[in-house]
Amino acid sequence: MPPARKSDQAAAKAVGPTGNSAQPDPDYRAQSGEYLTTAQGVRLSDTDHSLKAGSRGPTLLEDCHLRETITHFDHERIPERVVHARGAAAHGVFESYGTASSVTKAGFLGKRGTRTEVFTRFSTVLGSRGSADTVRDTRGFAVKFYTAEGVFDLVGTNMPVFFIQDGIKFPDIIHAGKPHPDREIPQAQSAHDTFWDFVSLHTEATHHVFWNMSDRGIPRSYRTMEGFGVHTFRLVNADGKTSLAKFHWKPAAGVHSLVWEEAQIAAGVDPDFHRRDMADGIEAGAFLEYELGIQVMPDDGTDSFEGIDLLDPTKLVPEELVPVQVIGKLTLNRNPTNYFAETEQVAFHTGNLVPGIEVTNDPLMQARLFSYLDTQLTRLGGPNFTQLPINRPHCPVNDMLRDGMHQTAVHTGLAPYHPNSIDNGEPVPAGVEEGGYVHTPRVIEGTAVRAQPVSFDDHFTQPAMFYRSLSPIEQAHVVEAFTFELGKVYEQSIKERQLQVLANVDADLCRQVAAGLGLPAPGGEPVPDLPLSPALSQIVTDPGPIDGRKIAIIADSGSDLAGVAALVKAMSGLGATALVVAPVGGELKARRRTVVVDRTFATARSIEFDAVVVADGTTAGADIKLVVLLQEAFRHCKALGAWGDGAAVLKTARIPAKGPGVEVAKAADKAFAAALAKALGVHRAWERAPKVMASAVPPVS
Ligand code: HDE
Repeated sequence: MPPARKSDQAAAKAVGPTGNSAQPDPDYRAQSGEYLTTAQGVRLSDTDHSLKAGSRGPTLLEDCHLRETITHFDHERIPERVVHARGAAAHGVFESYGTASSVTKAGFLGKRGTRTEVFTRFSTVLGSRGSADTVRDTRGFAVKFYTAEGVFDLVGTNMPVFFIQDGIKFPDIIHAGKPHPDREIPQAQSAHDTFWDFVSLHTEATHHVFWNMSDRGIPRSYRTMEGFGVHTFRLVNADGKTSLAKFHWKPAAGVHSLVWEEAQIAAGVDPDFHRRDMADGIEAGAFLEYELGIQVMPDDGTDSFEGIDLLDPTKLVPEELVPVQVIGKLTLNRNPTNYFAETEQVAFHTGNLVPGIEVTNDPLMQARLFSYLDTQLTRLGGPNFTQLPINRPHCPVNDMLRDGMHQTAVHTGLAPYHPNSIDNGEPVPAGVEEGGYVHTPRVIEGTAVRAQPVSFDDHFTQPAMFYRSLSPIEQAHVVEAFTFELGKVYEQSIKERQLQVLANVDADLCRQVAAGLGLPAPGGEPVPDLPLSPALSQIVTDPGPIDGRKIAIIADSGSDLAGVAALVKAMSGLGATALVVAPVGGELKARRRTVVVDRTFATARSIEFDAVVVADGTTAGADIKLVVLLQEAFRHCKALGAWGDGAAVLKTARIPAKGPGVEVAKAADKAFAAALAKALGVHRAWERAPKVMASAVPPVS
């Protein structure tokens, strides 16, 4: 209970921010009333003309409505996030499997079936708020758990390692990655001189750079990304026993990426590619699902495991060494109502921890504990950002923080200090038994030095393990990415220095990149053979689920519309969406059947679809836009198909009717839908790659 109010004290009536007084719970989202009003609630008779001295006269200072409108507009923007400015988010729920209770007492990870509301924001790191989604970059994967014990934020990324080992280098790596300060180019890209200048000199970035240059740097969608807490956390169970743990998110849809050409086309054709995919999927009922997992290591005082320094955020622990145990499931199932109020104003903080989860001495993590609170003061305009609806905890809050900009609470009582007698000594601290957050005592001793342990010095072994654990096609993508990025660098000395870094990781990789750049491959001391980690490869051979995937069905007025309708239904039954693509918009009609056209040849581009199928009876095959669409899909190793004489359209685009990932059938029947789902379930027909890779000869002779 809050301290009692004195009999002479009152507070403003409880209403929502727009005067809504629905009781007991005014909807903070809702506007109220049917009439247009000023911010003060005065009804307006005209909002199309400013108040002037005569219809051709000057505007009067007296026009408060004009001034209110313009003044508010002038201040609509807040500073964008200095990093991770570009993002999209969704609400959802986390359900505990009950399997972590032996290692942590965190309530939301406790009893099987415990449900916790969450808000998850995905982002890129380097770009501004309006930049493209599909650029090559690390993706933020930040989850806010509104637990019964307070807010827990897991502010991670889609890569398990980071660029730097010490937080003090964060401004350096970000300044190097951001656009050049003179011309402010290039936007949201690492393919430029300052980035490669820094990472080639500061070689602890190498492991993360390898992840960036791999397919992980260009995810297909948020639903097909893994997530990682990166740092090692300390978990505490109900008996006070501690363990060290790394958090993982495993996507139900599998891990899947774009190919580079697709990512580049998407950046222009649909800069909102990832946020659209997530929002459309949720709206269609294809929710995003991930399992939360932990790798648990003993807390034996060494902060290391099998020679891996667990305080070094540039190192991962191979899953073959410590398997990931799944402990719960995240489902993102609701889109935000308002981008600004929720996605833009959400404030994550690595220091938002709940009993049972603590930090370690990882020097990157330690700096983050300062940064996230600090940044909100500028970004959200003061210390009361926790009162914004999206940031409010979903449990009782009784702090002694008072006043400040934008204070929206009306605090009662006289004693926001402790100890006090005036407010009955309340609020009272909680011990462990009452769920209080008590830091597990840990011994800290040492000499104050600006130094790092020797175990942080090996920058090349794990990049070599990562690269060599990839399949040949993934390795080829890494080679292409390095060759592209370094090919965009102007300074030859930077290219040469980065080649030297590669030479110290893997000689074969270095040789291939050097050949692409037209430079000699330097000699180095490449990492010798070492145990690999197959879990690092994302290629699958067993088909996975296809929820949220998109199939284009090419059709025109002569097509087998019954077959089109049957395929749309079959795909929808599998959680995927089939969209009808025709020469022009409107409807296709044949006999008594009508099919609505979803995209036209002018509005469709291959990057939107995971598979393209041509309907029987379609004759529009010579349209160049369709040929481009089919050839791009072919070149990007996507599933293609046709039924009936739709195969002739594939032929017009010079796509062979047989071969990996090409399904040709007589009818759009169940077997055809199943074959298509299978091809979609393995993501791409990589067997086709050697023929169609961007660096090779044109597709099919
Ligand atoms: Fe962040 N980071 N970071 N970071 N970070 C921010 O906080 C920072 C780091 C990550 O969707 C900022 O509210 C420092 C690692 C994500 O809102 C800022 C250091 C990892 C997000 C900040 C790091 C991350 C942020 C910008 C080095 C992966 C987006 C706006 C010590 C494990 C959260 C904000 C969202 C955001 C600082 C390192 C991930 C400035 C100083 C390592 C996903 O506080």
